[in-house]
Amino acid sequence: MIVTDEIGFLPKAGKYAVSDKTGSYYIVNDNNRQKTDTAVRITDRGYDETAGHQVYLLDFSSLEEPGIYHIESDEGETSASFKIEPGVYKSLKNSLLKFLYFQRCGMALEEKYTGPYSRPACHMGKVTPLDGGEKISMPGGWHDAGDYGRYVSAGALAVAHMLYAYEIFPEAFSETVNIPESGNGIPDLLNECRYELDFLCLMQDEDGGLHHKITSRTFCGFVMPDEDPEDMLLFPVTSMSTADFAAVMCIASRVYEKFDPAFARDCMHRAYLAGQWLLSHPDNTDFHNPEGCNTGEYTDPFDRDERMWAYAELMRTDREIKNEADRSIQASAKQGKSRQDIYKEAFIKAADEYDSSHPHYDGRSVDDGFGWIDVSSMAAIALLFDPEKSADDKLISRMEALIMERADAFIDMQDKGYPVSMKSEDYIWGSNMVASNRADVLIAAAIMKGEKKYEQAALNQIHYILGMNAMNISYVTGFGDHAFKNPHNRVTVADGIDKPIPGEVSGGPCTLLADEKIQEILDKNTPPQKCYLDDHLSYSTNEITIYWNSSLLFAAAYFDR
Ligand code: G3I
Ligand code: 9MR
Ligand code: ZN
Repeated sequence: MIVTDEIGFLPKAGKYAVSDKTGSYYIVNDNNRQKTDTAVRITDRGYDETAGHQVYLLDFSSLEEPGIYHIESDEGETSASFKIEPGVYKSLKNSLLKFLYFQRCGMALEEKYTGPYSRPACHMGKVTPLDGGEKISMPGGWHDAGDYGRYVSAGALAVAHMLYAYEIFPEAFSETVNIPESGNGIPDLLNECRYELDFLCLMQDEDGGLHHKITSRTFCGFVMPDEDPEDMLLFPVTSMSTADFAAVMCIASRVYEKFDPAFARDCMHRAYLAGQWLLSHPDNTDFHNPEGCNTGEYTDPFDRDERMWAYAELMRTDREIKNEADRSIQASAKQGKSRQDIYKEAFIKAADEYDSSHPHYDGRSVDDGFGWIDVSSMAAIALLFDPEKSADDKLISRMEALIMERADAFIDMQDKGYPVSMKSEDYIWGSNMVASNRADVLIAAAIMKGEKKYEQAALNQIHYILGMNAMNISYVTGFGDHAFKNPHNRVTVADGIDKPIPGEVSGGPCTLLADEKIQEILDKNTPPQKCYLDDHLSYSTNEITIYWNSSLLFAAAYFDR
């Protein structure tokens, strides 16, 4: 078996494949079927227990000539084809973004934007608040995943991945992706994020708190979203959702200022209100489904990282001077301490508590801080990538240490077996996001330090997701000779179209073996990388979500800028 990145490689970057045996390997040009004279260097990287086989790394980095190639061995084995090209990640990047359009709730998706995947508007009915009150209309936003729930923390996270990418490397987002807003003078990345942001705003109460989610009581069957028979419910306010919202609204207020100043001001005002809610509700209001409800929980037993992120963003963004127009905000600044000082104190308190007692989520080997349950790296990025340096040197070094310790640990993990920063315990639900989040943290380190080794390590994470893995699968629909085809996505199952919508990222291998289908087929001795089924019934390994897309989009866009 020869596995490699099925999309391909940048001409100047490292180029690798993995085989389970040594031998003679050649790079073959797909266009003329000729062997190239590229030297393929073979290194024995030992037995990889995550894969369950010996790993030989094939290094053909010297090949820089653009083209389409594959690898062959003397024994007649062949790899998937791959490209070498400067724009090798462009179409992947744009598809990952476009997929979020396919997740839109509350509007019809028209054929001119969707091709065969058009569908009527869904979930237009009123929503019942669980804590009482009138039924209300709450349209819009993205469906979370293969289900039709809309969860604030998940949505805020996905938008934040995308807006940080835009803020840090805006040059990556110059193409349009054929959505209704395309051509309106605003980058499509921001057009797409706006659809979710407008929905998130509806989830905010007058006192600033954010409702946790809108879902049905139980998951519907495999039906199209406009045929979902379940009633939609609005769930209570949580500190996690309020903090994630505060943070993403701060980012939005900066990013949209140039395109829509009124919206940007509203974002800042809402972030401020959410921040006030957090300051006056210091306890974690951890969410649990009520009796009889089985839809997504996004339970987070520890909200200090969410608070760190919110206060970091508020410290950076909520400047009195930027809010001159807003008198209600001005009024509160007059009472003694400046808002800056209040945020800073709250940030330090949350960060201290994070350092002293944060759980090691899911037993993962090293936290990435870029996922829904732990957003600590996002807090660091908020302060480290702030051109106005709102934080003092002490806080900056503290946040730099947080990112660099993680990035260096990820680098160390790549020195044996598969060149990917993934240990056995990292194959949790959504392990592909563990891989892509680590790429994102490595990219942050690469930008901060200007060192190529972090970029190459980030690329290696992408290569794993795109095919250099023990499954010999590309975990993005429509991309790669062996792209997975059967996502746990209600739309894909119900639409009657054979081919899945392109640009969906699978959750990937999960050692929990947490669904009936996978339990039927695999046993618990299966090596972690192989705890995966390309079956629409395997929701614990083959679902798709908005934030698995956005996490990979961050990395793909960085390498396509
Ligand atoms: O927090 C515990 C930890 O204390 C314990 O040591 C560890 C042992 O396995 O488990 C941890 O909980 C895990 C939890 O994620 C937090 O990371 C659960 O095992 C694991 O099953 C859970 O997976 C989540 C899954 O929902 C099930 O709740 C995924 O992260 C999350 O991405 C996924 O999200 C779903 C939504 O609920 C609904 N929409 C689809 C979406 C994707 O599958
Ligand atoms: O489809 C659901 C998926 O979106 C969730 O991530 C997953 C875990 O909460 O649950 C899936 O729904 C399954 C339910 O939990 C159990 N019965 C089968 C459902 C899938 O058809
Ligand atoms: Zn919908």
